[in-house]
Amino acid sequence: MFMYFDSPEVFKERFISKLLSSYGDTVESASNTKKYIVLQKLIRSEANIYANETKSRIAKQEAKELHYFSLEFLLGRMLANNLHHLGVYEMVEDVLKELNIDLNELIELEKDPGLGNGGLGRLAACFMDSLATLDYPGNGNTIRYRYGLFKQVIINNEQVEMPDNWLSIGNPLETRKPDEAVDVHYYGEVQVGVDEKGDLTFHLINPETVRAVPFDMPLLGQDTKTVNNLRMWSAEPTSDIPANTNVREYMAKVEDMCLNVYPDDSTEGGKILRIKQEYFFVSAGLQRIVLEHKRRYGTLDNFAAKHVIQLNDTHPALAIPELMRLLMDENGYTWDDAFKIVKKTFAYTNHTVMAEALEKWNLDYIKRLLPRIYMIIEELNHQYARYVLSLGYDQDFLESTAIIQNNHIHMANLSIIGSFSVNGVAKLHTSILEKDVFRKFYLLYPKKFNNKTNGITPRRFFLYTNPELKEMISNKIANPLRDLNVLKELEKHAYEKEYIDAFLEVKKARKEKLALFLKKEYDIDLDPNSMYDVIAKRLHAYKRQLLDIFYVISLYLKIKEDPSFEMTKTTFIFSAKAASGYYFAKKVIKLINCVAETIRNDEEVNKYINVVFIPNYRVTVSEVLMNAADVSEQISLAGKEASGTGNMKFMMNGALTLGTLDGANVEIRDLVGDDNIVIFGLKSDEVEALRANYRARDYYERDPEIKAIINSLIDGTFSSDKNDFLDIANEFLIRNDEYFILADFKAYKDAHRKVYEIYNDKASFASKCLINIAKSPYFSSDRTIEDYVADIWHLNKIR
Ligand code: 26Q
Repeated sequence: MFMYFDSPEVFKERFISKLLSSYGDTVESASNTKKYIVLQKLIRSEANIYANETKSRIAKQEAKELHYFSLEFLLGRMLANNLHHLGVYEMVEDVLKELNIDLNELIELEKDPGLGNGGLGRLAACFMDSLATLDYPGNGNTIRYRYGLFKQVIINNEQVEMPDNWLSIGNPLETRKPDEAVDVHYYGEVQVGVDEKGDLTFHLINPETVRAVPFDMPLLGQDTKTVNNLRMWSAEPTSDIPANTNVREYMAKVEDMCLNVYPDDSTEGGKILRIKQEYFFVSAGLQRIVLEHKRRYGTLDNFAAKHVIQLNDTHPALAIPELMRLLMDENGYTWDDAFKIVKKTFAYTNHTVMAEALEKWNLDYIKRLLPRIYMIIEELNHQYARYVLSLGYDQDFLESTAIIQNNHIHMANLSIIGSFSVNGVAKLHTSILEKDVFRKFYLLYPKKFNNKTNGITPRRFFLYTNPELKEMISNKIANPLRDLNVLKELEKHAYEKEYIDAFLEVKKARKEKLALFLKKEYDIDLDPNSMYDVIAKRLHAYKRQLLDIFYVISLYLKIKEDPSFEMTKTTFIFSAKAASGYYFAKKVIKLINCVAETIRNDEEVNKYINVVFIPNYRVTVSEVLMNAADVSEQISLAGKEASGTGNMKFMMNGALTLGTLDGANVEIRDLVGDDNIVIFGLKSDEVEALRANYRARDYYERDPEIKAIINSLIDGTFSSDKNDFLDIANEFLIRNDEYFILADFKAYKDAHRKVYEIYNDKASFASKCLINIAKSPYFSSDRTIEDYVADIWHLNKIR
């Protein structure tokens, strides 16, 4: 068969003829947008052919498949990545150049699909990349949001949220499949009956029904014909709505369903919409999997042998009662037989220990919205109670682990009880789950618990986006493109001048690239000769961006007090979105921007310090930001960050981590050793011990530097409105500093001193970065996926 990218001649011919047949345009007359779409469509066509072959192989081998259920997939731009995966990037670039087309201009037309908000969504995308690359059958299942999270713009130093219209020029990689649509039902009443065998039957009557239509997007791997699928469900009106329906209202509700990522859930209506979304994509996804399984095998008895469903946090946990429903009500299974299958099908990953992020839904909402699912959850809760009491546990144990507590459904408890595996995402995190958050469940089900330390795809975050580093390693050791383990060789050479010089040159080039990007995109000026100290992640109090800006403020105050003070010129780079309803986080963003502005306008200080806030943090920014960093700030309060994955991206590109012993920082430290990382601050066990007697006020009163920093928030130093940052000051003066910023401040300052010492000895800095790169293959998501496969999924390669 003639494939589209077989040779430059074939590609050129296909590209030109597709432009003509799609748009009636020639290369000369077509806009860049049309050229972009045509190029993406050629990739889609090629990928769909491989996807079909992948499906046939799965069918022929009767292979077990993974389904990754997640409310978020933060894929990032696909064009360059896919061309690299196919191994045709340079060929396509050359052919387009012949046609007078700049491939880069086409790449930049693609919008980041913002189908998520942070780490958990990006992890899902990295996993899909590794699954395909390693030839494992793995499908994503999610919602096709009409708008992404939001586009962040900074106006008057504040975050303003704008619609993220990621589909403005369409998504040429996806295919709508109306013939694979299914119905999802809400509300109504459950009618209980008895069938001819005397078994109970359950029918939902008078439901509100929406049609779930799948959009499929092929997910490629590097150098393989295995192509997996991301299924994105979109809500549409059903064809047969009851005669008495208010059609306008119904249409609006259907439209609302997939409009936004994490719609505001501060109101009852918002909460119901969230539950609707969660049920929508798991019900549709499961219905399709069950249907196809029956077609392939004629029975559901072997369902769990052929499918494993990974729940990406608890957002898809309604899949557990939904599969019970499908097995019992629609396929005649008994409760016990159905539950046996369910328990062997689901595995649950926890991503957070923050109490407010553990999902709980009011029982009344579920009862109204999903009456049959409610019945099944009640019965699961009841059966669980019988089981626990039969083992001799007491009422107290039962009440604190039950699915239903105080009229609320605890989604984590449902997930643990309905799954065969429960995993955390870094060693420390998993041990906190076992010892603390899920301590009782760990007593009950010790074998369910396991750790799977996160990873990142080395392709998107190193090999394809840091060609300078890849070249350097290729020249000096071997090409890491298909074997990341060659990086390990760097350890032996980390102190050789030749390697040190080569690395510093690479870093310089990346720093210049970032400066160019920021100039072009946001008219921000950077000095590549300064040290880049970077913090990039969602804005959250526990992540402590505030600690970082406090340090900057302390430097500012020092320079103002003593103009003869000298320091290494530093660019402090922040990038972060705050949840739209998160008042405190938005204040922190404003503070960062106000400090940045004050310093920018102060000749005495801007000689040494530049503070930059990069708006609209997203995958595309991370691809140029992480590899340009000298210092990677990973400064969450110990015990709070489940893993972090940005920390791994910085490390793999040769940055020095300045961090607390939290999340995967612990594993980074264990690998590189104390000499090659700067660790500071309270440890997770110390944090809890300190809490009882902690008085933030004491730090304020006893440490003049801390006092000056906090006073600067309310004396007009950074904002003419003295009330602007009062709520931040009050976090310390009144609310007692929940995340121990003041307790860690001195250690953080000392840590910076160490960082400067290292950085100012260029050779020593480079050696440490080289060791970090050498140790980074452990954090490839390929390793993580192999761990999931070995311990949880038990898949076979399908190549
Ligand atoms: C829960 C209830 C109500 C409303 C919202 C939520 C909610 C939504 C999203 C809770 C959590 C999330 C997302 C969590 C997340 O992204 N966690 C990150 O996961 C990464 C991948 O495992 C880790 O590296 C990060 O440490 C963790 O913060």
